[in-house]
Amino acid sequence: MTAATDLDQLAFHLTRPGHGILAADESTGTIEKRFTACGISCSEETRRDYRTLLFTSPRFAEAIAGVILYEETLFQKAADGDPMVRVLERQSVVPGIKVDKGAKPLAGYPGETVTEGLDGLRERLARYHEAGARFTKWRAVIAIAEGLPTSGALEANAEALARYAALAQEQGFVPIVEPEVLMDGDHDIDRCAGVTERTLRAVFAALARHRVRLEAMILKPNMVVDGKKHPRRSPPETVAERTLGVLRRAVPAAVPAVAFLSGGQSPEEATRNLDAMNRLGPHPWRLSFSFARALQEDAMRAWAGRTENVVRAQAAFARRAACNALATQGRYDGADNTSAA
Ligand code: 5MM
Repeated sequence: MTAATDLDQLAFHLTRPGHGILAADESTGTIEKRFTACGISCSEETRRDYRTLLFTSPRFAEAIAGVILYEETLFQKAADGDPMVRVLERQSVVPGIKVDKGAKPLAGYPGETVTEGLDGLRERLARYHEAGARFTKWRAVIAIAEGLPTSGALEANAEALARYAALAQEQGFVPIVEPEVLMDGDHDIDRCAGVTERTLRAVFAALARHRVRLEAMILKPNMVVDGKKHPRRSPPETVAERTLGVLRRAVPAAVPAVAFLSGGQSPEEATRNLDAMNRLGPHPWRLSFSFARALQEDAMRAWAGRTENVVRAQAAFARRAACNALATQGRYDGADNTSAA
């Protein structure tokens, strides 16, 4: 084993106990959908105001170690003229960047996608580093349906994730590797467990093939849960036990941290599931969060695009961040018990 590198240390820093990552990297189409659902118009100005609101919320850095940005935000200035990157750096919060170009239909595999964005990635990474980003994210999307996922789609996505991660490390970034098995569908938790394990095995085989340094990456997987349309919602203890079983079988102990996505779970559900997993520790990896919806949902609804709601929205965000900070330590006792965070 080689000596610990700066990237290993950054991977630790981003997921140190009591901290996690805010995913604020929604592409324009995605944030527009989320804004519309809350009655907010979507423009460069409202996206800037909303993200400034999040990044300047009280005690932000006490729970958030890094933020995944969308390219627009990385190069954007806050309303007061300060670059967004500076707003984060002033609080010692590390800026990151989503570098994939989205999931596109995979030719020959109806109903499945492969994430694109490898062409020209080395050059884009150099620009992102110059702009201040220090970690990156790439998301692969795996759907569960009858006969899906196919091995072909799993392999294509694993290969792209591994090539991305190798390039990111080469250019001085900690890569977040995000293979998301979607919650969409009526499948049960057993099926989610099976597909998640197959996916992670394919991903780690590809990472090994591409010589990715496991100590200097963060895995961002889905939790093992029932599909959205399945009549049962397994309780946190079951989600924790099933997720940990899959991780133990498929994720090498050299990986320093697993920072989960929330994937459409309610904010409370995601926090309780993370907390239940950490109560069963110690584990070979730190278990943290890299949520988008489960951190932002309450805040976005409270803001509703109105200046007079900013303080209320920031309080809602701070509350959710504090709950998840406690969950990284298995110390979350309920929605109102966040003062100890
Ligand atoms: C799965 O999505 C990621 C985590 O978010 P949730 O906690 O809400 O599941 C998230 O980082 C996602 O990659 C971004 O929202 C960007 O999505 P798009 O589809 O706009 O690239």
